[in-house]
Amino acid sequence: MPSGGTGAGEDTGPLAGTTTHVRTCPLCEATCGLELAVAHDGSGGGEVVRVRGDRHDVFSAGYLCAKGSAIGRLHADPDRLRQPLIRRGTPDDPQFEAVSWDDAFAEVERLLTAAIDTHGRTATAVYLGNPNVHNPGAALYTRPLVRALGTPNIFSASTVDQMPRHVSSGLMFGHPDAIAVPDLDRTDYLLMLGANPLESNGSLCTAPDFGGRLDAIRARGGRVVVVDPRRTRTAELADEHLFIRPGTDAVFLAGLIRELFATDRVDLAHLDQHVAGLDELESHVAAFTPEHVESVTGIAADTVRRIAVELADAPTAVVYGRIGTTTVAFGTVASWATDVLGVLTGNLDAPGGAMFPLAAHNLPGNGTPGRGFTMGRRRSRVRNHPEVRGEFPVATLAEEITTPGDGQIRALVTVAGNPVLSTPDSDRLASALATLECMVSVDPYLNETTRFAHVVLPPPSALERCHYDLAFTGLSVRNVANFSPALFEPTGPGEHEILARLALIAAGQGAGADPSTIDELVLGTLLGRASAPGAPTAGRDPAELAAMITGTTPVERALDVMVRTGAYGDWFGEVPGGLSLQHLLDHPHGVDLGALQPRIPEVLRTPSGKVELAPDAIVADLARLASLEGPTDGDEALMLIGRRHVRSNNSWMHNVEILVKGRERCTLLMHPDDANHRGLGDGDRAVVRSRVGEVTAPVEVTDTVMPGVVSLPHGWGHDDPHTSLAVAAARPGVNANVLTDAEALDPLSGTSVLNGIPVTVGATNG
Ligand SMILES: Nc1nc2c(c(=O)[nH]1)N[C@H]1C(S)=C(S)[C@@H](COP(=O)(O)OP(=O)(O)OC[C@H]3O[C@@H](n4cnc5c(=O)[nH]c(N)nc54)[C@H](O)[C@@H]3O)O[C@H]1N2
Ligand SMILES: Nc1nc2c(c(=O)[nH]1)N[C@H]1C(S)=C(S)[C@@H](COP(=O)(O)OP(=O)(O)OC[C@H]3O[C@@H](n4cnc5c(=O)[nH]c(N)nc54)[C@H](O)[C@@H]3O)O[C@H]1N2
Ligand code: SF4
Ligand SMILES: [Mo]
Repeated sequence: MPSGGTGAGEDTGPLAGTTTHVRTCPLCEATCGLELAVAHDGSGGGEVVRVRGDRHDVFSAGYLCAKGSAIGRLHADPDRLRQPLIRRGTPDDPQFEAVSWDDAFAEVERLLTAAIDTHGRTATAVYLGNPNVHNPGAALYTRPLVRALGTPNIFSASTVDQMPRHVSSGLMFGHPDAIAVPDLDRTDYLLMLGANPLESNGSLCTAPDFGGRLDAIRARGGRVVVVDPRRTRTAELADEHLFIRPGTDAVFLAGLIRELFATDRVDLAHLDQHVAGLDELESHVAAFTPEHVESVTGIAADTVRRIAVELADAPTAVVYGRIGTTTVAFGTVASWATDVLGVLTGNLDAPGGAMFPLAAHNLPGNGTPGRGFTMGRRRSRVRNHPEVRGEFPVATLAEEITTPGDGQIRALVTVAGNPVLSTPDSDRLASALATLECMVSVDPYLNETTRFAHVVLPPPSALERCHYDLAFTGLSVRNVANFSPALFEPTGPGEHEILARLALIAAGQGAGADPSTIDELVLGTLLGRASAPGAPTAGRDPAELAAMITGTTPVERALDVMVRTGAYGDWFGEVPGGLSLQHLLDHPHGVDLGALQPRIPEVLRTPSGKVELAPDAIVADLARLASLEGPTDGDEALMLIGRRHVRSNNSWMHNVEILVKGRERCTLLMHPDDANHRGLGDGDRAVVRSRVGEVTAPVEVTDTVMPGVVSLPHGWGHDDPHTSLAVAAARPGVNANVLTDAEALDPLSGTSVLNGIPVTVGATNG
């Protein structure tokens, strides 16, 4: 079985007895168009009989992967919850009972109100997981919920993922969401670090058929260089692969910056008038000589010199770093360095370099300097960690639950998250969750996290809701807009309604309060853009505009407003031919809004109005980086890194047979030298120990990992008997995050170190 993407295949026409629907896949960041053959059951439901790539999709042109093909199976999964659950027993012996929605919300009201009355709002917390950003209803309605809780304790998957990128963008460009993506389709040179898009399908770079786009770079005479401690499928496709010691990319990148200065290759080109801090930058990277880089990273000094020259001399070039560069101890500095290299080679904000997308629901800046980016407005209670983007590191969640005192978390709402498998030191977190007085989970599965909840509220499946990608259209290599209405009627309340009712309960208005008040709140805020000074609709009667909104659900209506008042919108008739929800409905294969356009200085929100090349926080962390050293001789510790597989998605798609069948995937990859040295052979079970935990996993001996490095995927460990995941439980694997350390963070962003964990490995009986 090829595990990569599959083409759309022959056009064999519609299947007998089915109707054809196209929709955007919400499962990963690639936003592929899917073509579904559906047998409707006549009462709003039905069965997905076939899934293919939508060859007419303006962006994905027929590409899809195994997960997209399985979207009907996810919908049909008998373990997917269709009714709320209330836990009647203790966490050790939870007895879950399926209940009505009214009973479930009444129970939430009882528990949450008691917790707030007894301990105050600072004793509440929320954890927002990854699928929230793949779901417009959740994306729009988690904010009112968080507001209503009135708590400083906000946690999300961002601090086990991309937060360093937000911080570096905030510091350099003045806005944490000003994220430049590689212009894959026009670049001549791609230096890719810590990303494996052939498995992940790309991240912070929405590009369906990423592999095809990499092939195209090479076909037009360009070059792809991959830096990774493992020779991944992406590395194999590249022109060149460089092994790097885990956690050291920031040193390599700082070395490249230094080389550009040392060889007099700095050329700001069009950015000349738009940068600040250039003069001092050179001195801050002076320590990162090629020889020093070699000693820390393992990349030869001459290679460092050559790559710097290649980057500078290529007609266009881009440096792109992902998980392997962000979930490490110097994640923010590494993210900063990728953009600095773009600036110094004149490639940032230019075709073929890294560019800022402009999604249909967003607006360009107005060209005036901004307020810049602030962190640390609050600090976490136990560890005193600064807030970043209003969040505390999820690695501090367990200690905030277990440490007594004022503000100790006693009530937690999780929405679309599985932190027991996804966040560090997860055994400790699981024990902490068991002590909560109130835990409510909005989630379609009874899994390793939600099994601790007092109440589980399952949202509709991805096929029972509409989709418009609020997050990834803003991170896309082309500007594109697609809207997909719900395919099936939901059997329960929509996710927006669940979140609205939770918000009302949190606000003290009770389980019976009318959720449409939250709909009006959301819509009112969005409509504000239409009356802003200078807006084409400014001065028009808000009631008249409100009457023009279309859409059958509150989420569709909100999206209509966002798209109409966005960069390409119709502004309620003011801009003929502009986008609206109806326009998107009329174009089910998507609307192509063109290649990315330069956006500097409009996109900048720094007080100086310039790109800040040497922000104080970064300069301070460069001093810490300079003290990072290479391995010492005789060191028995191995460095643990993660990995992804195209048929997984973090922790939650292991309950679909077709996505998990075949060879065991939760294995420990180990270099032959390291395996021999420990007397381990292929298939042997090995004990992996870190400072905080241990797991036992089968060894896979392979020279695709560099010596000194071992790799275990995350998202496995489905052996908790109190979950309801029949398929996943048959191939449980082990939880890599039992090994990751909640103390290990990138200090600037609060992001956990998930790659480069020191571990020892030995035979099970040794
Ligand atoms: N199939 C699948 N697709 C997914 C997901 C999934 O779980 N499965 N998850 C989705 C999510 S939430 C995200 S955020 C994206 C992530 O998207 P990617 O970042 O592309 O994902 P990974 O496959 O984890 O790639 C990280 C790479 O970094 C390497 N690495 C580890 N440590 C280091 C290091 O110190 N330096 C360098 N240079 N490399 C290092 C690893 O070997 C790995 O190849 O994928 C998304 N797509
Ligand atoms: N060791 C290690 N750990 C990692 C990573 C790594 O590379 N290595 N990667 C990290 C990354 S990049 C990320 S993003 C995090 C992910 O961290 P999380 O978001 O906490 O974990 P997921 O496994 O994505 O769990 C998603 C949850 O959402 C539920 N869900 C799915 N669809 C919906 C929906 O439509 N609505 C609702 N309400 N729930 C839904 C699923 O059932 C599941 O419980 O994991 C991180 N953890
Ligand atoms: S690559 Fe991502 S968006 Fe495309 S079909 Fe697969 S899971 Fe869906
Ligand atoms: Mo992620």
